[in-house]
Amino acid sequence: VDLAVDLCGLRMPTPVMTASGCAAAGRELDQFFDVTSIGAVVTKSIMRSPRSGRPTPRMVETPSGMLNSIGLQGPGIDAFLARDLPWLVQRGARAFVSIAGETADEYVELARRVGQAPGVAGIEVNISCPNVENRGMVFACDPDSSYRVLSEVRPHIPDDIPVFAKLTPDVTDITIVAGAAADAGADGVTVINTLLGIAMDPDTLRPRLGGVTGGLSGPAVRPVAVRAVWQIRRALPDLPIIGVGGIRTGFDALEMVLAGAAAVQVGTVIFHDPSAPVRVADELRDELAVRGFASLDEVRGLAHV
Ligand code: RRO
Repeated sequence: VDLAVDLCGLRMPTPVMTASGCAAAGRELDQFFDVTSIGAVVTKSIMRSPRSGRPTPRMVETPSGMLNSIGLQGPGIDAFLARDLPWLVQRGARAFVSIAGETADEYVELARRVGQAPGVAGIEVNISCPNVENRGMVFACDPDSSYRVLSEVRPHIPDDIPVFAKLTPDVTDITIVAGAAADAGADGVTVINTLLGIAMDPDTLRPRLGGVTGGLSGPAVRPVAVRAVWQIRRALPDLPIIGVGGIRTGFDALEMVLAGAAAVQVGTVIFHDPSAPVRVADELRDELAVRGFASLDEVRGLAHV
């Protein structure tokens, strides 16, 4: 079974990528597996300036999934371009760079600088981080704001670099937001970011996260993610979709592909099983083989037929 995929011109040996936020810029992952062997490494969303993030604790496990309120902690674009991205590119990995801004102008500046950096395989425009002080900053909650950010960003990125908009499931109709991003020039969408939640501490009887709210990830959100992929595939059959949310196994990945995903990302499971991106691809190959399929093209969107 051949797992190779062409994602908007980007040739990947497997459809399995890392999800943004789980592996910084990939260096830590390289001790667990060869980062050049997976589809792509998606880097932690980078902002213009260094940021310390939200109050601790900011990652908790609940019986229903993981909650994080990292709050866009990171080194800022200068250090990222000087140190982190060059490592990933020189290593030979396909580097998918996630960018996040507080204003459309910030996204434009980040897009321009990342678009000029050598070796960038793709850009994910994260307009859906739930851990910001002002919900108005979650551009993906509103189709017009999504359109604005993507339409301003797209002209500053070379045409041969695919641009994906990362969307939130916290909307009434995600297909409207996906359509706005596509109309604005996004080559595809990545769905889903984490789902906003709160968990209480049984001792303090107060929220467990220092920042109160956090993004829910892991298996609990997988059906939400599959639903988002399904709906977007229905509404916009030609728009490339990256499916992400709670994937732990090869069958979980197959489920996303059946719903219409061209590629998938694994996130939370990496914290328990750092080489999961390789294992999930191996298991996906087996899932296809036992069912008599020879390629992903035969199963992408099959559940709609
Ligand atoms: O940094 C974060 O807190 C974070 C981001 Br940018 C995001 O997009 N999704 C998430 O769950 N956490």
